[in-house]
Amino acid sequence: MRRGGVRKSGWLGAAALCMAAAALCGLLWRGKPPAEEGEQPPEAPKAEAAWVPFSWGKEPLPESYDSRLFGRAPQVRDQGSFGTCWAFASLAALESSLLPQEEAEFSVDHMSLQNSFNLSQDQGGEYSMSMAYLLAWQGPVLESEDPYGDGLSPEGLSACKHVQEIQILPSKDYEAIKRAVYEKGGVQSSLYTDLTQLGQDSRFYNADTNAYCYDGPEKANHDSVIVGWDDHFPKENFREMPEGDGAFLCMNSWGREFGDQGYFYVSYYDSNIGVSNISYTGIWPFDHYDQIYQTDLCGWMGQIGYGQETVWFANVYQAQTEEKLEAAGFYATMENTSYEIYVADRLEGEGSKGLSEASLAASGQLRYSGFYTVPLEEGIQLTAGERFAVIVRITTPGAVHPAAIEYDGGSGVAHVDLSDGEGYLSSDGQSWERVEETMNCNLCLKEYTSLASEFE
Ligand SMILES: [Ca+2]
Ligand SMILES: [Ca+2]
Repeated sequence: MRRGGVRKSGWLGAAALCMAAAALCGLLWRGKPPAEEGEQPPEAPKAEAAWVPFSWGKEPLPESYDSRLFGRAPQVRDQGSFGTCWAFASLAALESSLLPQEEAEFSVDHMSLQNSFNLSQDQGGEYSMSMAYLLAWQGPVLESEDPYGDGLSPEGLSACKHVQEIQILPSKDYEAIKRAVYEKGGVQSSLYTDLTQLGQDSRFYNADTNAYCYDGPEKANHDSVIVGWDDHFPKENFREMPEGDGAFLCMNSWGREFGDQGYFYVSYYDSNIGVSNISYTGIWPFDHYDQIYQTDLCGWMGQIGYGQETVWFANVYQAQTEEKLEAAGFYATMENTSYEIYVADRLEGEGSKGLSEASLAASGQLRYSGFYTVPLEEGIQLTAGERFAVIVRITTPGAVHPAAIEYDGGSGVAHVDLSDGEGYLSSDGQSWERVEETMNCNLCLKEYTSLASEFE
């Protein structure tokens, strides 16, 4: 039986948080005007690209695909009366990405209660919150450690996986979505639904064929997971006939009584499905790196830059023990971002001193936006107490504010702590400004280390 009558949509309403990024851009534009032609920063030397992100194949995809037939669909679950669809959808997508090799059930309570946001389980959430929680190594934890819906969430649990790469597939790129489902597992996506109760009538949903299509202007208010597709799903199956055939197979979090054992079909012509699409492409064992240095527990909340496609950003940290710096993690805020990663170790003196004498440690290109963890070509030995920095130069075609930041937009939704960071921004890699002081933000740039005992 259901726990409650009314189902919260699970979303925060119009643009409360997630792509507040876009809204913040305008606010945070500052600094120098775009460079005149001929004033571009000098080209840096290129390192060999030894590492690439999870790369998608090229072979043709089938006309239909159903994850359930290949043991790649996780358990259907029931969010009950809480607004937790966003967490169910992220964790189901994550579980699906591990299947069929590894079966896990992750805790929605933990994701929705032990994150860095001030929202109760009744208040909804969205994918940027799940990304922030996972990438900060706040989770995932197992469902058995923190069962759902009991109003409790134990403190002190640690992540059983390290999520290091999340690709955001382009809006309405159905080929990319299908490929991700086929090669990597469920894709978290969102739609608008007016269904609030099981068995409720909706003019967008045909309960006989489990077929949903909404083609109006409402914004998405519900998250689900795309786990398959059928290019020939008949348009006649929908209550209001769309332009053509074809639908995604989606997994819902309304229990097995909904749809076909918890699954339903969403038309290719639905206005929201496939607009925001998250694929968990890098899920590593919890001991893949030992230590994470970060200042952005709330994740990607806004963007900054100098009104040009290229920007330099750096976070300075202090090594806790003897460690080896292994990798850096950051967001590509749009497609086709290229990057160069530099490391400055044994920093002496205050402020940005030493940042401009860093050595190139990795470079490459990222096709989709999202979060990427790039291993350094050679690990850098750190001693306890040493100040060190990773510096990233990114070029994002079409962007005016290419660097992702943690920033308090004033909505009260996020617990933004600016005291945990020492970040620097530069248009040329030479002259730096301290972002906590000049822009009230932290930079989204994580650094990962291994402990000394493991490499000696
Ligand atoms: Ca619990
Ligand atoms: Ca912070």
